[in-house]
Amino acid sequence: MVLLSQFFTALLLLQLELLRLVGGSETAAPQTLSCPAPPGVPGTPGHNGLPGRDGRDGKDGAAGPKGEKGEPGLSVQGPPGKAGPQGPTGPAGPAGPRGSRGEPGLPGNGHNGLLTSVHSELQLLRTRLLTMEKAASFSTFKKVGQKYYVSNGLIASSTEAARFCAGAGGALVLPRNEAENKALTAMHTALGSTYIFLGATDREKEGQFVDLSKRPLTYTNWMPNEPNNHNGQEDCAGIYTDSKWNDLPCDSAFHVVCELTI
Ligand code: MFU
Ligand code: CA
Repeated sequence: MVLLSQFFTALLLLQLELLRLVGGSETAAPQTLSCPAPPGVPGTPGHNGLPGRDGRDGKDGAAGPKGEKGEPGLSVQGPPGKAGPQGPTGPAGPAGPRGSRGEPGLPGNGHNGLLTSVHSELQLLRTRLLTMEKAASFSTFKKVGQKYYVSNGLIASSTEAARFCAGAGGALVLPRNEAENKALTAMHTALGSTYIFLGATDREKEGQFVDLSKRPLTYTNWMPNEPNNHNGQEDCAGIYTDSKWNDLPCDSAFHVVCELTI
């Protein structure tokens, strides 16, 4: 605005100067013509003046639109190079934190032999368990003292009976005391038998009964007048339902009971 007003001021001063220059000859005209006359008509407008000087630079315009994306550069990064050789071993690091407390160790065998006694007790229990399981595998079994009397109801000769019991890991039954002898009465009841063969014979020497290991008997329970070797054919012992013993023919067939020692 200041610029524009200065421009018009300059234009006004220029017009006044022009009027003075042009009008100067008129004012210099002789004053002799003094008769009044009507004012003349205005002349035609003058020509446009020369262009003014260039104005000052305008303010910065608004930012132009974003240019197009440029072409990618010429150089591209290559692949990584091979790993270099291993460096030298560094110095040892500081000691780590203390670990947690370990589990308690197994008891030592020390001076009292505790481990040894526990070990032997364990072996004993294992053996007893195996014996019990074998006894329970028979259809009829009865525990008496340190023995199991077992039977599957087999009826056989004395020789077959002894073989069967040895094959079962036991022996043909032979009571060594009254308790064991009584236990065979219970087996009779369970088996419904008359005679049960006993593991005793006088084959070697008539009248001298021994066990199947040829040791003399320390316990017997013969019926009165037995053993009598009836008809000269009786070299094997048997127990009757009344718990009394009798000598019988070894090739007869009677119930078989085996004994398993714990
Ligand atoms: C008795 C016994 C025999 C047999 C027989 C029938 O002999 O000694 O072992 O049992 O009776 C007479
Ligand atoms: Ca007899």
